[in-house]
Amino acid sequence: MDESRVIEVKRDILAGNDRSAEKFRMLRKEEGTFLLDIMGSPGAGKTTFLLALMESLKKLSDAKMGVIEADLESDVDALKIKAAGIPSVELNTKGVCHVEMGMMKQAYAAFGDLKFDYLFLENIGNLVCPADFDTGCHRRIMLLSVPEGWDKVCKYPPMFAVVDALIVTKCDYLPLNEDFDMEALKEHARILNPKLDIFVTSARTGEGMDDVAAWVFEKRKQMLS
Ligand SMILES: Nc1nc2c(ncn2[C@@H]2O[C@H](COP(=O)(O)OP(=O)(O)OP(=O)(O)O)[C@@H](O)[C@H]2O)c(=O)[nH]1
Ligand SMILES: [Mg+2]
Repeated sequence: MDESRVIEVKRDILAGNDRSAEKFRMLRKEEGTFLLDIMGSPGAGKTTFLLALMESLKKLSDAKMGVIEADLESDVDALKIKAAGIPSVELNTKGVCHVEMGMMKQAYAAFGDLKFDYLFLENIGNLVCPADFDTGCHRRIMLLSVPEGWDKVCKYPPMFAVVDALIVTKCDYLPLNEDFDMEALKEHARILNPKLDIFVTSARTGEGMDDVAAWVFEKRKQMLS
């Protein structure tokens, strides 16, 4: 098979996924459900961040929230979300390294009659593949934790280029990671994506979490207006 054929197939898959995502996004908007796709490496702090974010959002309104927890295997994260009293659906991709619309629609249907003001997708822990696949969400964010190092922006640029916000997580580790160059990270990220909003957070100490919640609250308001 020559290379142009491979590229054509990939384009076909992505185009079909994009059409389905657009329809899904519109339907959720009509219901008033704001969807947020949360991406980042394994262990970047996605689940911990999400739990802290939902606590901060509760201070702004008594919104109904739900979570789709995508993982290659296991229900570990879905159980953590349920333990916090939030409805959660576990989406096991059985080895697939990203979430596609077919999976997203099935996961959403599994909530049955439940309706939400905010629905969060914790995407597969992966800094590469999920960037390519529209999951029908209204906004996408990515997490980069301080222990991973600032230079991931140079090594894995596509995700930085497609998201609406970059959340630097685990900033309580900054005193231990003297080589984490925050200014270089921001500069490189904004070259890739000039409209990027950037937050520096720690789910452990709560730093920056209310600012992210205010951003999410505002994005839902914009969607509804
Ligand atoms: N110090 C510190 N540790 C954190 C913070 N957020 C998460 N952690 C820790 O980082 C580890 C991974 O956090 P998770 O929230 O499970 O990360 P994740 O991205 O959901 O991981 P996967 O779902 O496995 O990809 C856990 O031991 C957390 O307690 C933080 O803000 N500060
Ligand atoms: Mg997780």
